Amino acid sequence: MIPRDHPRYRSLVIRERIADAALKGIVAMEGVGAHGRGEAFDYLIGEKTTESALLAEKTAAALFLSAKKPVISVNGNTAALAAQEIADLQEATGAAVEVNLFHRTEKRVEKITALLEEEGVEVLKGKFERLLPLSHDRALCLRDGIYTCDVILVPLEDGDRCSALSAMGKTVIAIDLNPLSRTAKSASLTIVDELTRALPNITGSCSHLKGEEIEKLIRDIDNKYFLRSAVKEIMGNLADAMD
Ligand code: PTJ
Repeated sequence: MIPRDHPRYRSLVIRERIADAALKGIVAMEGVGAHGRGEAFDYLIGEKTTESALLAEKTAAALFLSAKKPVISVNGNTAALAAQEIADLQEATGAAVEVNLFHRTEKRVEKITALLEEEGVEVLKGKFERLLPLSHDRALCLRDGIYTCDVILVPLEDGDRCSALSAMGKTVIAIDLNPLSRTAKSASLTIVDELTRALPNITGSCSHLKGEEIEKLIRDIDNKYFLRSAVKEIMGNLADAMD
């Protein structure tokens, strides 16, 4: 039981959700470690959506709205923390949702699919084929989903697949609290924000963005700006701590 008046209530509730999901076999044991790394970066960023992250989230909405065949790629941590938010984003964008795992077992794919479906997500199904140029199981994907999409959202990704997807000509939107990661550097657009804060902001922007604004947001994408802004935010917070 986490008391509601605990100053870090939200962070502790999220951590508990990851721990529960790991016990149920939804989150990989390695995903618990990945979550801890995210928590550390979130602390440095101030546990808030920064101005530049909000712009990245708006830009992600623009990319979704202009996509012909968007896909949201979901792993264990994403399903455990944000199944409902994925359902909302799917409704707002019409994107396909495909389960793609690094620590892949058929059992985990089934459990994650069931969890997403319980929250109203329509999960793309079919024959998984080794279609991406990767030596691990993230290569397995659906021909009608990730393989042929034009825009893909990859929350909590690893750098390898992010680079492979970019090299295939796809527009890759990453959500990663670590602005120094290979994923953050190789995505077309990186949202340096916590997953459960980022997703509702993307969904919210989908309902009010219109033609010219969408085009301008996409024309102006400068991923280095988003990464530099996040690093500056962290440096500012560290400097404040020295005062
Ligand atoms: O479910 P699986 O088998 O596909 O495995 C998923 C994990 C997350 C274990 C796998 O993709 C992995 O190992 O990821 P990495 O390489 O550790 O990268 C995860 C990144 O996500 C790290 O840079 C973390 O800082 C970041 N991160 C962790 N939690 C959050 C986050 N970013 C945003 N929001 C979070 N809640």
